[in-house]
Amino acid sequence: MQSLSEITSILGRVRRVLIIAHIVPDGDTLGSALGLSWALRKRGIETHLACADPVPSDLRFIPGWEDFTPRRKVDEEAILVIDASDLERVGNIYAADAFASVPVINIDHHTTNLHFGNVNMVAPTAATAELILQLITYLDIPLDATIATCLLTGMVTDTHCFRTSSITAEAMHAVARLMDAGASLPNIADAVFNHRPMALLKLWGPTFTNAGYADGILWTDITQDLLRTSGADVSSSKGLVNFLATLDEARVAITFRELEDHKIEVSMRSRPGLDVDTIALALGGGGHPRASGCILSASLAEAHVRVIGAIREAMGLIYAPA
Ligand SMILES: [Mn+2]
Repeated sequence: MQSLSEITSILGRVRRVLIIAHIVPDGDTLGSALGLSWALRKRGIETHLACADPVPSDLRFIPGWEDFTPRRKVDEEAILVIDASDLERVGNIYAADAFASVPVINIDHHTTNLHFGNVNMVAPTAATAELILQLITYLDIPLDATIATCLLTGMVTDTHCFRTSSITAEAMHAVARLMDAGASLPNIADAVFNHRPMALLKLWGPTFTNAGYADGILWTDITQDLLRTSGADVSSSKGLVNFLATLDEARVAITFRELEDHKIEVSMRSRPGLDVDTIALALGGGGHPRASGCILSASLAEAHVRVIGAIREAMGLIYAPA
């Protein structure tokens, strides 16, 4: 990959870099950013980690998670954007002048990536963490247990513990290397999948009862009201769409999560034969063929019409309001 030598040459002449994880951060963006940060520090490069949103409580086991701040540091000499398909995903860390004055390195595995960087290391791997491992290997920085734990967390979370269609033999070789370097797969899998707050029952219950279904499309809403009354935090809503997508009748599962300020976060999961990444891209979002999302400025009712309408169109159905 040509981007590897270009990134190496940039990193060879900088002392301070900004590494950015995307908004509504997941284990891949956080683990990839941290794994890279720990590795670059071994090279004597000062790293500053930024994420516009807080680290979710269930991911506060990744080594170094406390280092993320919701602000840019002003003196960086390069900016690395991790696991983000477009600059919207940078959130309010984005600043036009800063991004125009230093090299921007875009490292991502989403099929919808817009190649917004001066250098773009973009390939459809199972996780961005796999690309970070390639980069660290190319830079000849030795792995250690801390770096390996960060990167394996990215791989475990983005693949739901190696169950997605994105998994390849190459990805599993990467996993073996990370385990050889000291990362514990059982500990990471336990931390990610076996700890859910009780409040999740109060959050998920009504979303099951109120779910809508028509023609293979299954959807439900996570309202602000429900988040408040259930006492659940945002991370409790994360596994919901994946669960809905396992129901036999669902060709597509969608969750509509109400954010503050008249915005709706849409998450989509589909079965083979229907790609949701192009639908998400058309709605201003992005992702992977089977797992994508977007944020719409809309009411819940408007978001239903736009998203379900686009999916029905992609399925060759004519939209009739539910
Ligand atoms: Mn990812």
